[in-house]
Amino acid sequence: MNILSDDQTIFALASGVGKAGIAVFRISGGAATEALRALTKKALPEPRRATRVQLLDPKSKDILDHGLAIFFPGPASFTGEDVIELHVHGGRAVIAGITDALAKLDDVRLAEAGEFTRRAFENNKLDLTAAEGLADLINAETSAQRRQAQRQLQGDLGLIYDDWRDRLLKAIALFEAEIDFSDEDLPPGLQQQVAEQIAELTSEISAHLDDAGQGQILRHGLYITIIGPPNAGKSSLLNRLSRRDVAIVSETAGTTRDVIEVHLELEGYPVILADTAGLREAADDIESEGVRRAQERALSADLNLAVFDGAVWPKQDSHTLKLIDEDALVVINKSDLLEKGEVDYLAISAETGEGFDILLEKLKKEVEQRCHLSASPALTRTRHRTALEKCLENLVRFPSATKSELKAEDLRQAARCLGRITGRVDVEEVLDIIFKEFCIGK
Ligand SMILES: Nc1nc2c(ncn2[C@@H]2O[C@H](COP(=O)(O)OP(=O)(O)OP(=O)(O)O)[C@@H](O)[C@H]2O)c(=O)[nH]1
Ligand SMILES: [Mg+2]
Repeated sequence: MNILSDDQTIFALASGVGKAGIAVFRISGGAATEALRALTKKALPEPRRATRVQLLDPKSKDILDHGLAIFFPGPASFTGEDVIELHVHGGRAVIAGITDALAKLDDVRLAEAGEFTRRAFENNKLDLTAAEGLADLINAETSAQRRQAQRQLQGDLGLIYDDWRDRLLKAIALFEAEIDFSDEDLPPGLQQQVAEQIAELTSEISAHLDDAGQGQILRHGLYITIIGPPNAGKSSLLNRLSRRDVAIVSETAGTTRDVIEVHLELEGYPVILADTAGLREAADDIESEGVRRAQERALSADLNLAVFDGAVWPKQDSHTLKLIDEDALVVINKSDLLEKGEVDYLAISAETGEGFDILLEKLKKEVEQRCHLSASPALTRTRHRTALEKCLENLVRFPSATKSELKAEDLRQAARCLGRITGRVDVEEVLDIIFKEFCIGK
């Protein structure tokens, strides 16, 4: 169904599913006020004032609930249309009754996922990057994620992209003036001016792209994988770091087979910590699959935490050594069993907790470095990255293109790429992808 051509009024439960003290319904569209009148049989409440109402089923006249209604007249509403909010008791039967009553009204239907935000975008209430920021804010689990999402929702990222696009459009205008009116009396040095502006934009966009993925890592979380030989205490380490008894610990080597994930917050930054099977020549098919998964997970991790067994130290495991790169953090577990003497690595004990304060400090430093909330708004999505890379390709080609027409086309392509990020051109194709990230009622 093409939502764009549909001018029906939509409604949805905007609060979470399940029993709660209060549930909030949102109704948006031309028939929103009519819907409220149908349920209350009263005149509309004053705009933006919470007003106590009795809600009736329009057909059976059953009392569904007593609650609050708020009327946000368009265009000064979230979607830009007339919006009604109903705050009711959050019981399942109340929610079901109101849902049924609203769905039965003419020209009113249940909203699809992200449809409220999509209407807000269509009515120029926010640009695409802000809409994505809103989705991120709803999904944010840590304080740094929340701050990044808020910044994007406020439009900080969109402003950067729009500014680049505006500057590019101005450069295009100058460049095309030069082609079209070359015989006329144009000010001298136009070509030079355009070349300088494009060079400047090229370097700004390159710097924005050259960010080590910090904004994106912050958005989805930093992946840390615990690797090491069997029995080194990897699962014990995961349990202690997450302060929960998540993974089975046993003295039998080869206990863990699957990848076990926990979500942690370190200094406000999100971490996805994974425990894996001990690395060795596997004894059976199941273990061998476990080892394969462990290796795969180690290769895709942002950071590997390699654990060696202090009980057998200085014996090192070759499978683990192969996966250690310069970024990896190496620890020796079972410091309580470690022979006295010099150890080059951090010695910890998952049993007694020795060395964990230092380990935590090290982890926090790593996490902060890799998903640091930068001073200027960061790139947060592959969608933006791809568009910027395409834009850059065109800008880089511009100076070397021989024909003026080709040069102009390079600049126009670059501007289109930028416009697509905030939704200023060719938006239709990207809309579905973006708004699918929302759930119903947003
Ligand atoms: N003495 C001592 N024992 C430990 C320590 N940490 C873990 N252990 C013990 O070492 C054994 C193995 O621990 P696990 O956490 O299951 O080890 P693992 O690396 O997950 O092992 P696999 O899943 O088989 O690869 C268990 O008996 C733990 O109680 C420690 O710091 N000191
Ligand atoms: Mg284990």
